[in-house]
Amino acid sequence: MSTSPAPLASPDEMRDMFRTMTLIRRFEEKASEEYMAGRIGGFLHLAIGEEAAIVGTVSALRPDDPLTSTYREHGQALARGSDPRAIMAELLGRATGICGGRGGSMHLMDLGRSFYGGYGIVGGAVPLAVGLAWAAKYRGGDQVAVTMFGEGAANQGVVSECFNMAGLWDLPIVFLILNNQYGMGTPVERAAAVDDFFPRAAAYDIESWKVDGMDVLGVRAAVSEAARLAREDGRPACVELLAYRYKGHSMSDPDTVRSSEEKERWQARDPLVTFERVLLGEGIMGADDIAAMRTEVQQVVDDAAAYAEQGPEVPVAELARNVYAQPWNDDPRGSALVRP
Ligand SMILES: Cc1ncc(C[n+]2csc(CCOP(=O)(O)OP(=O)(O)O)c2C)c(N)n1
Repeated sequence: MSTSPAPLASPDEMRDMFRTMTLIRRFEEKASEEYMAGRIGGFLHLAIGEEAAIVGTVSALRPDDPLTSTYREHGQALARGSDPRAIMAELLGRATGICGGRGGSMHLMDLGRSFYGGYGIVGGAVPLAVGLAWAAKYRGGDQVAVTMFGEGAANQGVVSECFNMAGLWDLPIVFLILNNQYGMGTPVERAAAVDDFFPRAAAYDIESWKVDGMDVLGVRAAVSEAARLAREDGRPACVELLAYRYKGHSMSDPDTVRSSEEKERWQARDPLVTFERVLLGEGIMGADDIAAMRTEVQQVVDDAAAYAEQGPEVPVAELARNVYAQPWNDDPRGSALVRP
């Protein structure tokens, strides 16, 4: 297999990255509408504002590099090329969803694209990625496992254990700390003793650094170098991406903690607007190309929502299939749930 993709993006790759960022933004705006219309139950966490961190990362990986994420993972699935129809149907809990409607927004997974999924437990997907890195090494493959998690998750003890194992066993893994500065409504300075998170990995002899997570090309360059270290030198790496999520923690969060002034300051550095300026300035896309791309993306998103809304609900009798090891009986509560 080839080495990691080149850090510098070609014009075609840049157009592709911009389209994916636009797709993620529009998809999540549509998901928000679906939620407000009562068609999405449970939780819905939006990553609007974090598109550069997501697309810069995924564009720096090979398609067979296993990737894990948090519950805020629609963007990772889209960037990996999962079908927007199947993702939206999953959000609506339909049988046509990417996980048959069993997982919902927090648990998207697409093994065919080496996307090992969203995960509801904060920090819980980090040890899974360590296992995926160990498996790649054990099998003699040259894949790099990549795990994206928040700065809140970085405070979980298991993350330190993972840094230790990866450093000790020379595992091909990239830890990506997406520092959006809030864990639910708690600002980072009230939850962590220090502002920077990447030195925690450095304490385990893991090369680590911090970059602007609002700059897609900078993220791509940083993650490419981290993946190169893991793939070619067989050493783990850690990159902290400083970013901002525009919306509250989830759709049920009224987001009253953060000031409008702070939100506006970060939105003035919107990753899509900044990247659009680069593309226009360098003549990689013209205003007409961008308008046509936006129309095409909007059609994809509208089509995904229409497809999802028409999809069948999962029959109650089928709800536990592939969820519990034990057979599901006629009792809708299920034998697996009821203990004598
Ligand atoms: C083990 C565990 N503890 C608490 C929670 C509740 N919880 C869900 S998200 C969250 C904040 C996580 O913040 P961060 O890791 O920074 O990610 P972000 O949501 O900002 O993307 C918490 C405490 C949980 N899901 N799992």
